[in-house]
Amino acid sequence: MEDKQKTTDQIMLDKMRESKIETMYDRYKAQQPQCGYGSLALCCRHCNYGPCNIDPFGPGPKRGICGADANTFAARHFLRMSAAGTACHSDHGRAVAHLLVATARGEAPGYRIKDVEKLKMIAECFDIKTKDREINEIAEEVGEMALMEFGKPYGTLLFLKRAPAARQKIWEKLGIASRAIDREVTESMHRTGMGGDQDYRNLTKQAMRVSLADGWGGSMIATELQDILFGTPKPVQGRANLGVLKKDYVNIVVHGHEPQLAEAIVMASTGPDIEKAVAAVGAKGIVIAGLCCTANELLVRHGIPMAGHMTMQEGAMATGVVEVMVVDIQCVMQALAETAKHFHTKLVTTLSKAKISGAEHVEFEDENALESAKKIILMAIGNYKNRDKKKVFIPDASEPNLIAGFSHETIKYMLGGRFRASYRPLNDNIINGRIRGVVGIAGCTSPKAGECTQSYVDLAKELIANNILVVATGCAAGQCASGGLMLPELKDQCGAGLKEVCEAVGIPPVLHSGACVDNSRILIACSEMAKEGGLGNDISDLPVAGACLEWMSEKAIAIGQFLVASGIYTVFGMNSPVAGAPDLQNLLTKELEEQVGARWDFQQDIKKIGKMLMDHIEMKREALGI
Ligand code: BF8
Ligand code: SF4
Repeated sequence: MEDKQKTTDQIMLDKMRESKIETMYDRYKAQQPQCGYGSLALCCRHCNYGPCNIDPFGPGPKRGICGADANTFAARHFLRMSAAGTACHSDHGRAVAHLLVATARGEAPGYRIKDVEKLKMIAECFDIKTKDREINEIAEEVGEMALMEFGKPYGTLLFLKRAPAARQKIWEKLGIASRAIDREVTESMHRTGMGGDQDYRNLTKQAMRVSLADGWGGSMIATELQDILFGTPKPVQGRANLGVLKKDYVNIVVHGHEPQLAEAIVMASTGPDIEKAVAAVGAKGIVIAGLCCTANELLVRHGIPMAGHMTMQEGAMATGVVEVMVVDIQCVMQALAETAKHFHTKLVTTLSKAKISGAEHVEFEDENALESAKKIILMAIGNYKNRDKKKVFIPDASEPNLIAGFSHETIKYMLGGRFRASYRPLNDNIINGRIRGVVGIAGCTSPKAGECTQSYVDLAKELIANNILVVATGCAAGQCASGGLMLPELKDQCGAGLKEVCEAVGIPPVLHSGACVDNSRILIACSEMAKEGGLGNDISDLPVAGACLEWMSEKAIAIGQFLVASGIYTVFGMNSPVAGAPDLQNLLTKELEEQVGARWDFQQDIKKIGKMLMDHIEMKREALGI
């Protein structure tokens, strides 16, 4: 392949091979063949009678020592994955709620309330009075109320009532309306212990309830409170791929998920003392670039460039120009500590709950955020002189420009206009067929899918060519961003109807809506579309679908399960997480439709997923008579 046709990611990967720097692709290869029992969810070590395996094909055991069968094995794994994913997003949400309270009390220097309108809207959701009250007073109460959502002993989550009435009824009828977030996670762990819940249908119900506590709980708290603190995303120009790192600059890469760290780094990166320090080492300035969901958060709010998504974290370091890679939590590979040894790069951890052997640790707390951020920035500036110029290699690519920042408020505003922001025009365009439907693409990138794939880019291209509007989050959005898909000019690759809408409104056909916690924005957008009328009265009536092609994280399972439980047909690529349990697989991919009006699909051949999504959308249109 000519270098020109290769993605920057592939160029970097080839270079790393040449330099004998180990990557996740090498380690993936070394893991082959991967454990068959594990791949099929047929290994259990929930107690020390085990580990127990179930033989899916031959004459071997069909039950564990306690008698658990394949469905129980797989359903327990599925529930634990859902609970773990929920815990990740929700603990993140909790940290943001604590920061909101600290900011309101004046205990978090540097942070402030940026979106007062959203603060008031959330206060109303929580039945908190806003009239004649100080902003900080409202913010403190909103933050505290959000924190109560994690452990309140009675009732269900407050955000559930943002869903259409028909959806809420389904949840109540099935008994899956989530109670406190921590309660759902704890109960999931309890149920999946030895001798607990051993009915795969009942376990799957709890997987819905705990995942709904993610989408309509922890993730939504994270998204909404972050918007209050850091601003609700609006269209902003940005750049993406390894080319955003610059040779003559001090490069600081922020990696992980919780934007409070990255926001503090941005805040502390300017000022005369920093400029002086940069000049003193002979650099032209500081580049801050993001990786993974931290990148998405910074990109949609500030247009800060994105160096890459999940599978390029080692590659970013291997440019040889990263003075500091500072990380918080989630999707940060331990391997980075090894990659750093090849370069002058310092890997810096910041949270007491996420340390990495071999990394330096600078503790980051709400009260000392700016101080810690400054320390990290000065560390980076000081490290510039240690850069080995012979090792510098930034793939020579003029990084694509892009427009990001499509919160559901922005989509509503852009489509509905200044005088009445509403989803009416989107619904009308769906009804008249200019837009056939909407697909949310979310989730990870994975070496299992192949080397430096462009799977989300290919899928998005196929969908927009068929007049389907695409909303992207997480690493799927990262891949589309670096693939040059988030430009209004892309309208020329759309079908005629979608092209017309994109031209009239001035939006790209692939909308970057943020990080993985921002899948909660998709839930709100779908709820508002359903409430707007003309497309049925529930989310499950809408011609919409979700897809994750290269799922990796447990968070992706929680997302898939809350999308399905909210009424959105969702297709996951590669392997099913419950492949060894045919009854459970049947429940997820067929029976759930009767319960919640939506189901999962798993499709190994990710090239087939576009057609599955389009067929679903046409089926929904037909049911609506449009
Ligand atoms: O939360 S998409 S690889 S970075 S898990 Fe991780 Fe998957 Fe990326 Fe963000 Ni989401
Ligand atoms: Fe084996 Fe049952 Fe223990 Fe799992 S819980 S390890 S299947 S005995």
